[in-house]
Amino acid sequence: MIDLYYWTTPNGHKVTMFLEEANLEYNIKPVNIGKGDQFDPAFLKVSPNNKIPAIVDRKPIDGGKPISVFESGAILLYLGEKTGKFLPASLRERVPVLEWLMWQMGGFGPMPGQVHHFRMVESEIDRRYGLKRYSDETRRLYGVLDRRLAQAEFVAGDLSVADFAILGWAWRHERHQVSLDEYPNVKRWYEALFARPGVQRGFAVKLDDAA
Ligand SMILES: N[C@@H](CCC(=O)N[C@@H](CS)C(=O)NCC(=O)O)C(=O)O
Repeated sequence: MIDLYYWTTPNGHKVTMFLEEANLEYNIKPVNIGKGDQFDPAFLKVSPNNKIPAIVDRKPIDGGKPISVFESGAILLYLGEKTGKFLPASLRERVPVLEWLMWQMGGFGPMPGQVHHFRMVESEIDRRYGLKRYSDETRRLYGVLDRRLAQAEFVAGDLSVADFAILGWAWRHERHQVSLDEYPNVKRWYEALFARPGVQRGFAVKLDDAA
């Protein structure tokens, strides 16, 4: 059994997508980041950066004591290693998965996240500057992804943790003011992934008091 420290956000859904697609049993531990639960000392022991998601695997494959993991990219790699799913065993095939996973973690998440932030800034001068800077970069990243998906069905070979990581953020495209009509290859990939029952279940995980 895996404990998942979770809230209904892009980074949270990356992990529920994997867990549902791989049919793993898990137990949700809600962390209401709107109310400050992420600063609870008990949660900080699992996630010292005070962010969701995090997991505690109570039955690691080595049979030893529970393993806890924070950072969504590290969690996806851990689950891929544990299950042998959505992460190729061969190094040659794994390299593009690592590349696109790191691309997401370093850019396609932090940049649209800044768009979400600057949309809410009251000062018009600050808002305009931030929106221009981060919207331009977000659109550049969508262009990179669109060119990649023009050549490939999924971002890195077969369906992988890299697709889950990127989809978690593409799911918020309206919030970062991007129309998928401008990126037809991303749109095709997005619709194909959302047609999968496991992905749908991953996004359907709801919490009573979450928006
Ligand atoms: N790099 C981290 C980012 C996680 C992250 O930003 N989590 C947000 C929700 S999507 C959060 O917990 N925010 C609470 C806070 O910053 O206090 C990851 O990928 O796991």
